[in-house]
Amino acid sequence: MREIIHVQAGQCGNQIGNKFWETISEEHGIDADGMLVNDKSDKCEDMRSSIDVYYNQSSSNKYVPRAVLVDLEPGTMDAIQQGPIGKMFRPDNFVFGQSGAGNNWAKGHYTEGAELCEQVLECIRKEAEKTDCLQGFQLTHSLGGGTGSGMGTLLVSKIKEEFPDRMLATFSVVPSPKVSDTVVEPYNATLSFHQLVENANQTFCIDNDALYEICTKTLKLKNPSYDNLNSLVSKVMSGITTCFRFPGQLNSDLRKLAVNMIPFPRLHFFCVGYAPLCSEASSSYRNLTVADLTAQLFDSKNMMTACDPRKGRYLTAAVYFRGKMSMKEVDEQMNLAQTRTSDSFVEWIPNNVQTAVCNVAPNDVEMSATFIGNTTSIQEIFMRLGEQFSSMFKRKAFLHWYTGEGMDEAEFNEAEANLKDLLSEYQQYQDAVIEEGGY
Ligand SMILES: Nc1nc2c(ncn2[C@@H]2O[C@H](COP(=O)(O)OP(=O)(O)OP(=O)(O)O)[C@@H](O)[C@H]2O)c(=O)[nH]1
Ligand SMILES: [Mg+2]
Repeated sequence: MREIIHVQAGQCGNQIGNKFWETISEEHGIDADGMLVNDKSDKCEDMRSSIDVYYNQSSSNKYVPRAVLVDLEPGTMDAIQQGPIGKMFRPDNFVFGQSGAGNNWAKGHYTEGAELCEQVLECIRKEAEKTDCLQGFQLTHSLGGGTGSGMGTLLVSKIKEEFPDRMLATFSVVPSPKVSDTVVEPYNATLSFHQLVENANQTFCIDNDALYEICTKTLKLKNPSYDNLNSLVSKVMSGITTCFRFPGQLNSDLRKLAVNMIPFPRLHFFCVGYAPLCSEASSSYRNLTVADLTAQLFDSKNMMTACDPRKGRYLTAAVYFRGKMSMKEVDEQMNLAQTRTSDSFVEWIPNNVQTAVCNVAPNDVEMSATFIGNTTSIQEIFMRLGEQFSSMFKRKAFLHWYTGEGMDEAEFNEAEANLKDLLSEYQQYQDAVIEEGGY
């Protein structure tokens, strides 16, 4: 089996991670105690065949998530342990400190977090020993706080050091002033991206800016809570991991996905999207079709990364449909969508859109579709953060919190420069055309 070890760090990381486990456990027919629900439907075989990727079966037939839960303060993890699926997780895999990182990336990366790091790695090693053929790791975290972002990226670099030939993916929540008022978030996020460019193989950028817009405009929620945002995250995470968890050929593991999606190693930041999305009130009027799903999926309103793909170009993209539907219809609709938006795809990577169909639908709808795009328009996110970063850094505002933890100002300069380089690399490929008289 090709197992994935999941690590969730910080408040956000733990909250979206918990939701992820809730969602996929239901999809695989595992109850809150980790026991298989007796299901005799024909779906069953597909539901169970790749269950070992994310779960370890204990000798008492309990399915235990291959998950390590980390935070520098006990609150969020207490809530998870007391919550509906708290008993699923291995109690030894909860690793926490007492003090928190107080939104300070340097505390997470260099001081408090560094102290707790070895204990987390010990749990990860134990999980790795329980695997037959570990394919890699996934981390859920936010980039705006201190723990998930600072300590999360420290763990990424340590995991990479210790398991250099395994894949490492992150589900990274990008901060937005629409959702959080903490002023230093652009610092924390920029310092994190600086790390992720070098040390992560692939990053799914989940953007609170976009989640907030979807909640207010599409779902018509007045004051969206983290729970509302996280429901969206769990939909897209369940979608993205579909091909790892159910039988099929395309992108069936982290490495295959990476090979298909990443033409240049640094450009591994993905924009993600999901359909259907609609308000509670209008859901009963909707008639889901493959055509609807496809149309929604290519719409920037359905992207959970705040960038408009029409303003850039796709280097690569993958679309996963789920539910009972005709393959022929999927092919037709995808062809149509690509013809309609052909300018949005770079022409120098032929066949750069991949489509998979999985016949197991998600829990709440009869069919769905998930989008993963490597688009040059993701620059918008780096630009947004870069501007916020630079306006504070120019005056060295709040810097003493970081240097006080022993951090060197030079790292801020390097992070800023690295992000600027990344921007111009995206721009370069956005502008690239097929050369005359090729071959
Ligand atoms: N989507 C989403 N974003 C969250 C959630 N919780 C926090 N955030 C965002 O995450 C950022 C703050 O990071 P946290 O995860 O709370 O911080 P932490 O990793 O616990 O680090 P410290 O508390 O500073 O030690 C802000 O941008 C928040 O808007 C959540 O449940 N869902
Ligand atoms: Mg916290």
